[in-house]
Amino acid sequence: MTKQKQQSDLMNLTRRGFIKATSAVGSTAALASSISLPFKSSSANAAEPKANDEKVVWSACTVNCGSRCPLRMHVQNGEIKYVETDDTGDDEFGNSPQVRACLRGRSMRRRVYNPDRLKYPMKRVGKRGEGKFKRISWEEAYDEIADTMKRLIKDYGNDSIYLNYGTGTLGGTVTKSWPPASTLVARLMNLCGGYLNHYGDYSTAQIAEGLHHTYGGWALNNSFSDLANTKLTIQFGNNPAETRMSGGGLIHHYVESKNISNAKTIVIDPRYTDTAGGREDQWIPIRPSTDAALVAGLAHVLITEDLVDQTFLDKYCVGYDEKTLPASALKHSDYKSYILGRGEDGVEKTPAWASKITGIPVDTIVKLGREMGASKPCAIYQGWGLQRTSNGELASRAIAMLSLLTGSVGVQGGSTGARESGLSIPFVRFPTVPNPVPTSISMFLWTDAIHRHHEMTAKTDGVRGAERLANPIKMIWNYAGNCLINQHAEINRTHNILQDDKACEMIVVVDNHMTSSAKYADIILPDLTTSEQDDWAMDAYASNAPYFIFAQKAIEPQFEAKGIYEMCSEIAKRMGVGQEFTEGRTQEEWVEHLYAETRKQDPSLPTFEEMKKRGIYKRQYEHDFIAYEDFRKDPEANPLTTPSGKIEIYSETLANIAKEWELKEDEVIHPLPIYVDSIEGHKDPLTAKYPLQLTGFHYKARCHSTYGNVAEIKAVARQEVWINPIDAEERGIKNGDMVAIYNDRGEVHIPAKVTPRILPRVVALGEGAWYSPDGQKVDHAGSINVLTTQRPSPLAKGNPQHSNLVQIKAVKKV
Ligand SMILES: Nc1nc2c(c(=O)[nH]1)N[C@H]1C(S)=C(S)[C@@H](COP(=O)(O)OP(=O)(O)OC[C@H]3O[C@@H](n4cnc5c(=O)[nH]c(N)nc54)[C@H](O)[C@@H]3O)O[C@H]1N2
Ligand SMILES: Nc1nc2c(c(=O)[nH]1)N[C@H]1C(S)=C(S)[C@@H](COP(=O)(O)OP(=O)(O)OC[C@H]3O[C@@H](n4cnc5c(=O)[nH]c(N)nc54)[C@H](O)[C@@H]3O)O[C@H]1N2
Ligand code: SF4
Ligand SMILES: [Mo]
Repeated sequence: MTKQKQQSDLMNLTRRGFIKATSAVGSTAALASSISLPFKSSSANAAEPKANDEKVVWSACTVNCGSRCPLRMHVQNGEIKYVETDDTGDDEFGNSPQVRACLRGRSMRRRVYNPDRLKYPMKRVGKRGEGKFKRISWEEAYDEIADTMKRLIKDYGNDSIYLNYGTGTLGGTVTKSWPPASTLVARLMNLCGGYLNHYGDYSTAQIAEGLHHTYGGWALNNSFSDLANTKLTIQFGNNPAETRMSGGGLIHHYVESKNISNAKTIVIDPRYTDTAGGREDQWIPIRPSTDAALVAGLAHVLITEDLVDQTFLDKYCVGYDEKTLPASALKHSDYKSYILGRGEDGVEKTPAWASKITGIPVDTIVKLGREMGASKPCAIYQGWGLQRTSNGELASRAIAMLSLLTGSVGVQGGSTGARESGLSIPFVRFPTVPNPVPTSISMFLWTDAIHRHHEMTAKTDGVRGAERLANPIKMIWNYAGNCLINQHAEINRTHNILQDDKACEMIVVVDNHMTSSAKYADIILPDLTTSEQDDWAMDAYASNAPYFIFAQKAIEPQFEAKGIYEMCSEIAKRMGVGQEFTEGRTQEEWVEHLYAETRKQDPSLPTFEEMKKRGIYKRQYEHDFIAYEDFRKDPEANPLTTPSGKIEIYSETLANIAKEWELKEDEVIHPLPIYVDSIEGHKDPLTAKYPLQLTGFHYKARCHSTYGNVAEIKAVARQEVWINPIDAEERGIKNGDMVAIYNDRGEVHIPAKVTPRILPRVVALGEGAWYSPDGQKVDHAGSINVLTTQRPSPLAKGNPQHSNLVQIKAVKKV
């Protein structure tokens, strides 16, 4: 294994699709013996037992915010009284920083004891979504689920059963809810013949597919710790101050590394974000979905002023100019020709052209292009906001062009243009069983697979593993997810599809709380929280300082809640695969067994007994992670996994897909990372009716919808729609006024935050608020998915949930 491959395995082991988390058992075994990166492991204080009967138990917050924090539960008389966080180590940057939980994690008590807590198994009695249920016993629930599964498998086949996306306990190991293929529900289903799989995720569908064609597989970037070595940092649509929020998380590495290099930092975002928030040198507001046009304008400056790294482009890339185009490509279909106006559109991508589209002044574009040219290599990163759009595949590929033109890939202080990467500690995961069903749909198209599966083929809807969908979805497992309603786009459409309980016949929701998704269940199974069971917690993005946590049972299970391991074991028994499922172990025995397997590969880790005391294990790598370092050093010996082995600016694969797939007139798949106007973008004719671009963002008030029912957090970070004073004044809206946001898909009422922190003609709403409709289907919580569309992006068939056109008006007080 090359060192580069080894490093990329290390960091991706547990997160993104192309290197499969599900095969981690084998690869960790191979890895642990061959890790050559030097690291220091931390010392830790054992949690001191307190006086009286108070005990302090290490637990964790395992939600999907990208961080992962230890929580120290102070328990008295079997009740969590208060919550503290990591207090171990010296808390020096670069030497065991404390992994301090954010306000959300510190309010965990309020989730555990929340009035919304699901108390016992329930069965629907009203219509789906009405929220009317009757209490049933666990035996009844298990029997009904197993009987229905047997019937549906017999009548339709295993591919009629679907595991919905859910990330509520992504950070767990036994309880891990994402990716669905690595969950205990998948283990259960695979032992019973399999289920309809999905590919992609709501987080990264467009960038994962887009940059896969550029770099091959999941695209890596340097770790944030490498910002200490750079001269210029540009963050496109990346807001770690909110999205990587904990003390152990990336905002810490971002801030501390920037303090070392003092590199100029530019934030490009339609909003003045918390990441900018006084730490930036320049905020360049950009019209949503136009980043690829900005890139083209910058490329024009770099090319015409002779600032590109031609040697790098010739040696490592395909299709920058005619010289490196594949034989199958047409003349002038290279990137340079596209920029200089010699390509098929004949348009020169001057800064003036880019300025018109992006709303950024010409001078700013020219100056930025020159700055980049003078600061090579530079650190160019993108978050995932700009790819969660209808042209997100092209936009994410375009940003990578800046790293390529400046020859920044594979070196210190450089970048690839993807999102920041990091290192993780190899850990043996719950063994999965292969899925015998080969068919897979985009995670975004499950609603379509319920009601129009017969139309869905490889070329129309991106079905993979089969030419077409043979069966509709008849049953959904929804474990630790709120994508059944709240987090999936276009809530009113989903509602209508789910109303027909002859179409999808059975929905099982496993959750802690009565969420909007739980209201659409046929059977609800109340799950334990992290505080009520033992598990390993990990998978944080932690730059070069990864860690894992032994989260232990702090309190007894509340009410009648049971854990996912017990639920799946009981159903497995009824399906005739009980022994295969448990292999004779209890949950506690699995927890110990997985660690014993991990320690076999890495004996330097603390013993199980010691982990019980110390709760957290941290590792500090002395190296930053430099993406594609070995490829840069020797591209012949260490080729990329693209078809050419090089970085593909022009992708022959995409040229073929563009020819073969059936696309709508306004959909573009292109071999080059070109700019195209987005659907529901600023030039869409629909702007005549709905003139405002509504973009979403991941908000500090919640992790998606999780923690959305904690009143204290709601009060400190209120749900409001951001609107520029110019747009507010035109509509007679003042700060704090109640407004209606609406389009043809629905209507939301929420107070306005009138602020110059957002571009005119653009409005923004934090995603994840708990959908609260009135009798007229008007939402009063600010749930953005009432307004988003289920029309997928062209290539990834992903979720364009940040591409929406709306109108806003003041709501008259009555
Ligand atoms: N408009 C719009 N929509 C979006 C996004 C956007 O940017 N804009 N973002 C998308 C993205 S990136 C993502 S990742 C998805 C996230 O969507 P989801 O994965 O659905 O995330 P959450 O809303 O946090 O839902 C997690 C669920 O898990 C439950 N949960 C928490 N802890 C436990 C536990 O211990 N056991 C069980 N059984 N359940 C538990 C919570 O109560 C909650 O119902 O949303 C997507 N939706
Ligand atoms: N507090 C908190 N943290 C979270 C989450 C959460 O819900 N709450 N969710 C977690 C999850 S699952 C994920 S996937 C990540 C999501 O991480 P991201 O997808 O990176 O987060 P977003 O807030 O959607 O987008 C980042 C920024 O992109 C900007 N943006 C939107 N459109 C454009 C555009 O067209 N161009 C440019 N340049 N910028 C644009 C937004 O204004 C925002 O500031 O966050 C994770 N962290
Ligand atoms: S929400 Fe994220 S940052 Fe906050 S405590 Fe939980 S894991 Fe840590
Ligand atoms: Mo996500």
